Amino acid sequence: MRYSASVSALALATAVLAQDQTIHVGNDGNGTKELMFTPSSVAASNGTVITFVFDTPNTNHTVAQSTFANPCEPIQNGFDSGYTPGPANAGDPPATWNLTITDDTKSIWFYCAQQAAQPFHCTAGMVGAINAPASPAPNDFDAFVSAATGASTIVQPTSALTGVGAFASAAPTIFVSTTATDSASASDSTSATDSSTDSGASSPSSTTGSCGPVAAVFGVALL
Ligand SMILES: *[C@@H]1O[C@H](CO)[C@@H](O)[C@H](O)[C@H]1NC(C)=O
Ligand SMILES: *[C@@H]1O[C@H](CO)[C@@H](O)[C@H](O)[C@H]1NC(C)=O
Ligand SMILES: *[C@@H]1O[C@H](CO)[C@@H](O)[C@H](O)[C@H]1NC(C)=O
Ligand SMILES: *[C@@H]1O[C@H](CO)[C@@H](O)[C@H](O)[C@H]1NC(C)=O
Ligand SMILES: [Cu+2]
Repeated sequence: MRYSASVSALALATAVLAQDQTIHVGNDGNGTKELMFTPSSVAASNGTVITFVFDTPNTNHTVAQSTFANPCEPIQNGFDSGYTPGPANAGDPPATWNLTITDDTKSIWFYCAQQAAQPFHCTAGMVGAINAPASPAPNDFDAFVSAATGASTIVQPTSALTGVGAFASAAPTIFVSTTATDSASASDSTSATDSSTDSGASSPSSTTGSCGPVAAVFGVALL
């Protein structure tokens, strides 16, 4: 009895030792703004925590679960991070969202549903996969990207922590610098025209007023 108990304890410990991973949202991984997740296709065993890092200034993305057949439409009972802004300024702490994998036997497909301005994100190829079939295969990641860029519509998801084969225990943690003067823009084609200084111009009901340099932590997604 003692022996088998310790064996299962070891098995459990091994299962928990999945390697955690990071996926950058809205950039190439080196800070260059792109309509993409980086890496866009990962393998992750049960228990792996995938941390989505929204580290692209002046962006507003979502991580929504879809299906291979309809890359830009939410899967029933799928997860969705909710629209999450990048940091107001490069170097500010980015919002993060932890997704834990619970079923590594099935592929998990996801997309960004942003379509406030052209180019629309999913149909520009802003999609990702966890445990996609190895290439080449009819339903590999490249085929998923092709299906996304060929999609005629993007369907808006509903924020949800629990998905199919994965869950998050909390909405993205968003750090809002109170010194920020401009909110995250939905547009991703804006070049580095610099968000310069819109100094005194305070919008009617913008974010926080002037509460010093301490970053506030919000536990809810900005919708
Ligand atoms: C990012 O930087 C790494 C290390 O310099 C490099 O190997 C990689 O190709 C770069 N990725 C892109 C998309 O530029
Ligand atoms: C997210 O997951 C990472 C890696 O497991 C962990 O270090 C971090 O504390 C988690 N963050 C939250 C808010 O749970
Ligand atoms: C991961 O969890 C799923 C769902 O419980 C299970 O079917 C699958 O066998 C597990 N994978 C491994 C490698 O144990
Ligand atoms: C993010 O995008 C969504 C959908 O287009 C929009 O409803 C929301 O207001 C945007 N949030 C910010 C901070 O721009
Ligand atoms: Cu996006």
